[in-house]
Amino acid sequence: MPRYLVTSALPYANGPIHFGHVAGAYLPADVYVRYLKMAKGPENVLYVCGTDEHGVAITLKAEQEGVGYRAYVDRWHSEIRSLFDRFGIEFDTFSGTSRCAFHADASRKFFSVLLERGFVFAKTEKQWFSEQSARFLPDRYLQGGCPQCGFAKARGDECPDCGSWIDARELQNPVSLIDGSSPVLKATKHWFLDLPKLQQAGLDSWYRGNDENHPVHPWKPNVQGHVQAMLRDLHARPITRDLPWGVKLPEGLEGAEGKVLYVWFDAPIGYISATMEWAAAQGTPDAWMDWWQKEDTRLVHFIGKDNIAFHVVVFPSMLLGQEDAWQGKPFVMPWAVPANEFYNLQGRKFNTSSGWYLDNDSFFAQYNPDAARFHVLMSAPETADSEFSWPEFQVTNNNLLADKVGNLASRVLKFLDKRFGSCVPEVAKEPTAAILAVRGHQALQDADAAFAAIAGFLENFEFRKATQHLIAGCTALNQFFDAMEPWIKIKGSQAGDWECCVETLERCVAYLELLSRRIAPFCPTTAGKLRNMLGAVAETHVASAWGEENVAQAPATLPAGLRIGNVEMLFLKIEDEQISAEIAKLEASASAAAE
Ligand code: B3M
Ligand code: ZN
Repeated sequence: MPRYLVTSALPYANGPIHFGHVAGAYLPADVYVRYLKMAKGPENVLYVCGTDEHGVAITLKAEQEGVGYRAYVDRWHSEIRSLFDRFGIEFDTFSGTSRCAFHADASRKFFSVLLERGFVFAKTEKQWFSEQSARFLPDRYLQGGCPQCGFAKARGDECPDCGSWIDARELQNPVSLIDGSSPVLKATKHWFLDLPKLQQAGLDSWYRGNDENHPVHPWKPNVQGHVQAMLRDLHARPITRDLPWGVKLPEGLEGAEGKVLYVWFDAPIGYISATMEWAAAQGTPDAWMDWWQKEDTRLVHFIGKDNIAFHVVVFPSMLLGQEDAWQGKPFVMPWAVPANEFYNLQGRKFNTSSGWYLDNDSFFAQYNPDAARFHVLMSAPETADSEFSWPEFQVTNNNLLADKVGNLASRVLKFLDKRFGSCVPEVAKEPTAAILAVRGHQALQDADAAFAAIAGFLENFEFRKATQHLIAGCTALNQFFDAMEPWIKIKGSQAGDWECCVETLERCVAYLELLSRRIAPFCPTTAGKLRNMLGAVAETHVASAWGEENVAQAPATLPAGLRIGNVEMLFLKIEDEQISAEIAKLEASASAAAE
């Protein structure tokens, strides 16, 4: 049985995260992990994340706000955690690159090994320097014209307009963002990751799926599109910066004073150092190696499309360049990188400063987090950019979750409550043809097929299809209940009616128990509520186990007499007025910000 090491991109501790981030890299991972823990056993799955707490974007903003770096990243670290809590996203460990006690040493070791083995080299070259502030100006401290497209407000590292990576020295008419001065070029020593050399040393072969020891799941088309172009023209990249905050270079290295590792070099090592921290906290400090160095580990990185290059080219290169330097064993390589496209809000990008965002406090005070999870998954940006739209959220909540899922549970269980004293009735021991027809009804077979397909979609990172099949299963069960008309059959006008009614109810309750496990990765709170409603029926299966039912097959007959619990509403409807008020509020916040 392979073990699954799942990561989500480490969010920058540099501002709020929003539904767009959640839809791209966190919620799909949480659902995948919840499913895997049920299907493969929790001991075979580890979900690692934390905040990315270094880099010029952070130092620049902290300086502009006049806050110390430590206090600044601490504040965002807790803010970010609280949004994950609200969404019910549960990590096995959530650390941070400046708070994890293992991080700096692990990052320096990565660097030193690459240097020793000739995959990192030093070079002295000119960089922009502010004479006014007496300091070098790394990438984002600069603004100027994009050498590719001419966009006037390009940053020193990349152009927000055309997306190209920029060599800061080619920026046209650069200006220092900290003091407004025009910088001068001054010589300084930096270290470079020799990507072309690592490409030859194994990156290419791994990426193409030719490395037997490090198999890969088929790449998504968006990953292929991005990476193939990059691999045709790979260059060495600088991995050090002149900054006062970050992971300091190893001691004794000439010319290293005042320099730190580039944030994109140390950040992915955060996945490893967080695992080391987790292992130490468990009292088994070496256990991190079971995850990072055992051949059958499947390392899965959930990210947004803007992080593809770093997870499919840069980090894998860093991993393979470690060779046997860590206890004589190589690191695992990524097995899958399910990168998502962008998730927008009603036709525009999420953007807090331009007022185009969802207020998390107000959202979660009014709406069911499980409905938010389900809707975001149904509209996830898997193959193209997609968006959160208020009217569509209402449709998911009302027409799918309330009408199909919640209503199925309440109509079946209320009927059982009223007509059968809340207990599962005894089905006929020797079924007649009429009863066999109930049991073999096409709608039940449709439900079997739909529920059985969910696992395959989840394992293939197709979350939209997984949610669609969950709903399809519920639709089929509602059709079954409608077609059987147990409320008429119970009056027993014809021979065998009562038995058919009993059979219908027993089947529906058994399927509700199956549903409570199938829905658990998507809507964990709802799954728990449904199991409470099922009372003793829920005890027929372990809640935490997916079960063997990945082949389309009907759940086993329930023993008679099991008593259900109290019936409640799983999903409340959202009124039209609430939706129009939300849209008006969004427009108002955007206009206020524009002024
Ligand atoms: N912090 C970028 C981002 O949040 C970066 C990801 C690091 S993953 C190692 O988009
Ligand atoms: Zn540009």
